[in-house]
Amino acid sequence: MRVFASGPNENHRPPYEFSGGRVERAWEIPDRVTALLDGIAGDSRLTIEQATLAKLDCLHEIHDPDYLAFLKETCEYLKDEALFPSVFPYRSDSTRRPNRRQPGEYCFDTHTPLLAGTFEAACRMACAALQAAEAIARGEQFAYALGRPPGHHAERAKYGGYSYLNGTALAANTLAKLGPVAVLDVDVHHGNGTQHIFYERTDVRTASIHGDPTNLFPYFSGYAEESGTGRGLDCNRNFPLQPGTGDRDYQPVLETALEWLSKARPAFLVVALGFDTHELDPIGGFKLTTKYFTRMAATIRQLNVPTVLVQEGGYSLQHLGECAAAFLQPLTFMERGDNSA
Ligand code: SP5
Ligand code: ZN
Repeated sequence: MRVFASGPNENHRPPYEFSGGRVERAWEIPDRVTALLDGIAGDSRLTIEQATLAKLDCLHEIHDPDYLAFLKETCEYLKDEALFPSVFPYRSDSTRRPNRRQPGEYCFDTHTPLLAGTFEAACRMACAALQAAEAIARGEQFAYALGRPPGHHAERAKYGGYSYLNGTALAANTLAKLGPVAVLDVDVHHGNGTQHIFYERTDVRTASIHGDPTNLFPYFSGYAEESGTGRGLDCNRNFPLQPGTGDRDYQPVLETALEWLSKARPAFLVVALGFDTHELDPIGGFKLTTKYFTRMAATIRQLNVPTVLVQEGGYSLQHLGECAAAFLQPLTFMERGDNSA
C-alpha cells in the first residue's frame, strides 16, 4: 500500500487552544505525525512517500473561493502570533457581505487558530488526500493519506475542529467524477464538514459513527435525524453512540453503516480515519482497544471497493502508532497484485 505523508507541518503548531473559557494545551500538534510514522515504519508492505505540494485548483469545488482567499491571505500576514476569533457572526441580514478582517467570519470554534504556516500545512494535507485518491483512481486497492492538520470538520466556508481544508471531501469529490462514492467517517467526532459539503448531493453517500453530539464536539451537528436535503435526501446518515462505547457495541453499528453505504453500489470508499475512538485517547471518550482497529479495517475491507484512508483525529501520542499499525494490517495482507504475504 502506498502511504502519502503530508510532509512538513512544523509551522502549524498551535501553542494552545481555548476551551470553556480557559487556555488549554493544544492537542493537534506535529508530534502526532511522528507518532503515526513511527508506528508503521517497520512494515515492508508499505511504501511511504511524501506528497507533492501541487496546485489545488479543485479545492474550489468543495470550498468557497472567498474562504480560500481569506485563509491564504490571513496566514500570509501573520507573523509569530496565533489568531483566534473572539466574535462569531450574529447578523440578521444574511445579504451582508462577509467581513474578511474577522476570523470569526469563517470559523466556528476557539480551538482552531490560524498561524503563519497553517494554510501551507493544510494544503499539503489536502495534496496528500488528493494524491491518495488519484492512486485509487489509477487502480490501486488502498492508499493512505497520513498527516495533519485534519479536515473533516471543515465546511464549505468554515474552519473549526482543528480542520481548515477538508481532505476527505476533496478525495471523495475527485473520485465522484469516476463513479459513486461512499464516505465512512470513524473519527470519534462527527464529520460535520464532510456532511455539510455533500448534504445535497447523491453521488457521494456519507455515513459517520461518532460520540453523541449532545455531549461531544461539534455539539450542533451529527444527530441521527440529519439525513440530507433536496436531491441528497437519504444520502447522509449519522450513528451517534454513547460515551464509553467499546468494541462490542461499536462493531454492529459499523456493520450497519457499511451495509447502508453498500446499497449505493459505490465504486470507491473514502474513510475519514480518526484514532480518537481509542480507549486511552485524551479527548475522545470511547473505549475501543488497539486490537479492535484490526477488526474494524477487516470489516471495512469486506465492502471490497478501492479505498482511500484519510487521517483525521487521534491524540494519544503514545497510542497513535499502534492504532495505525493495527488498522493497516488487514489491508496490506494479500493486497491485490501482492504475492509477498
Ligand atoms: C479532527 C478532530 O478530531 N477534531 C476534534 C476537535 C475537538 N475539539 C474539542 C477539544 C476540546 C478538548 N478539551 C478536552 C479536555 C479533556 N481534558
Ligand atoms: Zn476527532
